[in-house]
Amino acid sequence: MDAYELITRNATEVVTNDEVRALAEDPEGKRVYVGYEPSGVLHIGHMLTATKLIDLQEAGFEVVVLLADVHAYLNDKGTFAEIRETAERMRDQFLAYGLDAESTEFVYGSEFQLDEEYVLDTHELEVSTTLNRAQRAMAEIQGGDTAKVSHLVYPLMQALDIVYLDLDLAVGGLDQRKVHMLHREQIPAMDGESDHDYEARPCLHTPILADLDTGVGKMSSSSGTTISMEDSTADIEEKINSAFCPPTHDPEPDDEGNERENPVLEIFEYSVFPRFDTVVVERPEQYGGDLAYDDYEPLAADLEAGELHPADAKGALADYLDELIAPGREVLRELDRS
Ligand code: IYR
Repeated sequence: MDAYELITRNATEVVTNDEVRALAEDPEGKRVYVGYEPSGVLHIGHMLTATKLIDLQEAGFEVVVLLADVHAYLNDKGTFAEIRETAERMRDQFLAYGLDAESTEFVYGSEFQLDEEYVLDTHELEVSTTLNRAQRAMAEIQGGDTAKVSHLVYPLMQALDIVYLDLDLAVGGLDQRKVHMLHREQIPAMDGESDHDYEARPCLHTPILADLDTGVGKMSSSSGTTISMEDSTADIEEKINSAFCPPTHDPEPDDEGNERENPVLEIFEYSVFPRFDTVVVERPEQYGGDLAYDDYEPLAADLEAGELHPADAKGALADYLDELIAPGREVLRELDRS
């Protein structure tokens, strides 16, 4: 796989293709980041973007993981002290998941977001951005119902982080796209006086998984079923066994006309295949014996053709997810012991 393919595989959107193509010509030492509001335990959504970071490390990028403590505070996730404590637990889980310790830099937002230059630049963005624009940028990220003033400052700061962390590429789930568009429009128009470069950066967006139980809407860490580093092997088996998995890649809408996806196939595609050269589905001889896949597409095609039963696909998915999660689960156990 060439660098461009590796950088963009499984990406839902790349802004712009030409800019990312230019980065792919010489990715060595280029800086890319994802920011996370610290929440204490990594869930499968975090793992999906982390898988993309692992791809980027393999392509030669240096990775910055922003532990966005100030952003979590602005999004009403707890007291600052509580958030700091959960942030510390995230670092070790990311490394356990497979990020390379040598080329990963972990940065707390509060290390630079309270500096005078950064604060003044945030105020400049407050002057130049309409309320409506900031609110739209934040709509998909904000958890609660009522937008607070902090929710308007949040996307402006995120747009500025890309400048202050001297990045070449910003990565996030598709829910971050409007913040990234705000970055691309507003940052080049700034009079910013810091030593950082106020040029717009390219962005890459990863898919958001469908709801595990129904395939309708998006999986969320705050409602419905999610999978996290806290899950035991049995928890994972149980959750995957009850997941929505019709024998197709494109399920029909439900009775109310809601679009549905197949979350089991999505997890295979976005989280499992990027991390394993071969995926083996174990089956007793009487049911045709083991199946081995080097790529996602033949697995999806076999499911669709009835060659692979959803129950066997789920069994394999639970095993591979468990293998990916086991080191992080161990880290959490050790943290709780000490
Ligand atoms: N908005 C992210 C958290 C976040 C991401 C980046 I990239 C930042 O620069 C700051 C915050 C979330 O929804 O978790």
